[in-house]
Amino acid sequence: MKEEYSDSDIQVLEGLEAVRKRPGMYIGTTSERGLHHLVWEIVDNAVDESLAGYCDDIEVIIEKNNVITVKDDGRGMPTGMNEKTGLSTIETIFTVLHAGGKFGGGGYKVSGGLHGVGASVVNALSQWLEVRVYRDGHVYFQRFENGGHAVEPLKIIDDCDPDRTGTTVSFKADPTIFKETTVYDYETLAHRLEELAFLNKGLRIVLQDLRADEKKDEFVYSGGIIEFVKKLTNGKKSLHDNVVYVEGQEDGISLEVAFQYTEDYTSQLYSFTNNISTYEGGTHEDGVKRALTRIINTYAKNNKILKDNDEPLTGEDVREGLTMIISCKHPDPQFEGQTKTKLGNAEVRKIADDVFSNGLERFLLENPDEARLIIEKTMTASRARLAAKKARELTRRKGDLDITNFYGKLSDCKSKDPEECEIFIVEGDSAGGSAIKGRNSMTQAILPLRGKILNVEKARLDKALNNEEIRTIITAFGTGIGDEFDLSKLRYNKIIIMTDADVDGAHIRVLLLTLFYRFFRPIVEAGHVYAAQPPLFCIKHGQTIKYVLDEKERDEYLATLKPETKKDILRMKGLGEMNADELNETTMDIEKRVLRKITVEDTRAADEVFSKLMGDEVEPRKQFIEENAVFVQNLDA
Ligand code: TTJ
Repeated sequence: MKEEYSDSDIQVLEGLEAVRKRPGMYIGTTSERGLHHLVWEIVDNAVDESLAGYCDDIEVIIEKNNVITVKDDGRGMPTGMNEKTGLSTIETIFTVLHAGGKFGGGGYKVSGGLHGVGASVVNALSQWLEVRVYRDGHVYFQRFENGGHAVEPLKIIDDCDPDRTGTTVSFKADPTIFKETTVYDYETLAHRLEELAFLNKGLRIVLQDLRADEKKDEFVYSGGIIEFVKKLTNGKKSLHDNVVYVEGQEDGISLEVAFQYTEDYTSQLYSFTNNISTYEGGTHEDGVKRALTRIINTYAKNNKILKDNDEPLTGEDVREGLTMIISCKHPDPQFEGQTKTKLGNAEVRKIADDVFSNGLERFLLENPDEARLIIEKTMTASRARLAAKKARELTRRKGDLDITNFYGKLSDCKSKDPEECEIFIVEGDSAGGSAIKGRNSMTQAILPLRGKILNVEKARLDKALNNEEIRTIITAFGTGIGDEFDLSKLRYNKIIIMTDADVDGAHIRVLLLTLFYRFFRPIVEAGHVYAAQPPLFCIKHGQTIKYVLDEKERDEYLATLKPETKKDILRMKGLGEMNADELNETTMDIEKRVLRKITVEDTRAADEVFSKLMGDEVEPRKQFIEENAVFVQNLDA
């Protein structure tokens, strides 16, 4: 027992007192967030031991009275003395500020958190804290009270199996510091612990809640960040089955990247350094992003998908629909930025670029099918971006979208309530005329198309946006396109494509679907697009005329007639063959018509047909034409 305080004791207590006076300086805040920060400071020590390769099991227990216990199966903290302080290494770590793993001589290669300096901060802000170390067949123990005061020096309290090693720390946050709350939130802890398990493949982390309603979760991911990406893309439509994974190291700095593209338009990119989230990005993120843009552009050019005159794909283009995790492990990370969550080490930029570009290049070469899907997705993003730019320029140019010209083409409905409004896009002026006469002018708008509309797959965007038909459609829908697209501005609840039931009609339908797929996909996804189903046959017998949808309906109807009345059946050639009343009766009247809802699958199928027919790849086009010779004969795109 010591009789009086030594100089070092006084220094120690002054240090811990400083933490209690200004806890914000050390843990940010004393709110609920600061409270949870205590757990991370302790858990980080155990994760560091796992990063060093000596621990694969961590348990976090929320005890009944909101005491936190963290256990690991590492080597156990060193139990010897520290020469500088004259205290045991353990007491030093828990009572001297800035005495972390390095102080203790552990010499970790990489470290998370505050390099393990957090233990003394947690101790200073706790009502009490206990540490148990299992090592060399002994259980070492020390208890601290009232903000970090050692009750007595480190001592052996028990023996244990000599094979058992590890460290267990329990602490109770001081309610006089954490005035808002000392109650832990299970989900907050679970979320971060799962993240740590993703970032450290193979590390098993168990979270247990022993309070009122007991809970337990076990996080262990042998696939690491691959499984992290899978979790983030779960429930979305992915563009390729397998998550792409790239790893490598240079100069003691390691980098792991996992990514997957989905059909989404947004991207989710999360980066970490030494398990710490780098919200503000930094050099690791820069290097990977730069490599992604460059390699995809090169691949697209080399494979003649991107032409010499085409605008290069931008970073935004290649990240559309991308979910990516970047994890960097660095022996001496420099955190910068507003919230110290931006990696500053300049050398990492090139290392990240090298490692990722090598891996990505290899993936693209080895997986041409996936590569094509990804390149096509980025090309679409690029087109949409350019279209939006063009559209903005067009709408800015005064009088460009001449309103009289516009309303001259569109016969709008009287109602302005999108809920009840529908627009018929009709093939041909004559059918358009009948539709205008036969419609319910309150809720039904008619837009006649003159001939075939432009193939937006093939035409350059400026051409597409200068195309009158397409501009009329854009203006009529009201949503805008590209990054200015706003579904809530859609002026019609139903967009109905009304074309003849023949090859030309089918072709126009494909052109429109391609336009929708490229410019207005959310409209299709939200189920606003329909195809009208005009009758295929007209059966006249005596004075009666009957229109039927298809062969099946025709035969069923014919079966009800006497044989002698079956006078020639007419196969309908076009909508124009019907007068306004007939068109209304058969195809437009809400009560009697049949509509087919167009799904994204339909538009995608149309898109594929198009890519095959109009795209630049010769083989699939030849094959498609051979397989569909009859159909194609009538196409004249
Ligand atoms: C240091 O170098 C020698 C071998 O042990 C190293 C060490 O300190 N390992 C270690 C510390 N494992 N686990 C910890 C630890 C665990 C918890 C839960 C809390 C703290 C403060 C440290």
